Amino acid sequence: MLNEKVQNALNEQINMELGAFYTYLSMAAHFEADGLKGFSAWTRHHAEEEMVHAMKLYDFVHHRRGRVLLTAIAPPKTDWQSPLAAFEDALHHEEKVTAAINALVDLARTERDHATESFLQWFVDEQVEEEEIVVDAIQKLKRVQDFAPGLYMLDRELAEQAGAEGEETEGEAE
Ligand code: OFO
Repeated sequence: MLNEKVQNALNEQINMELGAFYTYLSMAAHFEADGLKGFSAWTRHHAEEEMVHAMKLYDFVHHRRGRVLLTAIAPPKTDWQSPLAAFEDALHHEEKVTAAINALVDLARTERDHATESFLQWFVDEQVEEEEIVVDAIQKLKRVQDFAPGLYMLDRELAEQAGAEGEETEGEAE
């Protein structure tokens, strides 16, 4: 059974993952309105991944006979000056998530909650990948800058990535 401190921290993490879902979905809507379909597909796919993260935590709390308590999600930003500004925000957000996951692991250790510590290892590994893919997009965006043909090529590349990852996610679910 979960102790109260760990349960509260897991509930806060659920809120953070749902906040990330909201942020990426807001980016998707922004790119959609801007006609950047690939950027939109990529951020939308990423939003769906954040929902999966939230639900993993949600299920874990129940498996441990805890209580999920949902709280308000802060309104997301709705506009960005450029795709680069949006991805820089995404990186900043991922770094905050990484710090929160690390703090959760520390808490699980202090509370000698081995099951929670083991469960969180998936999130520790996932954050390495999450930061890496956002940094990769930022590097490409910096290279392209305002060069329109480069931006459209990147838009196509992100659309392909979102499609391939979507198929992988479906394959895993089967
Ligand atoms: Fe993009 O991060 Fe969730 O965990």
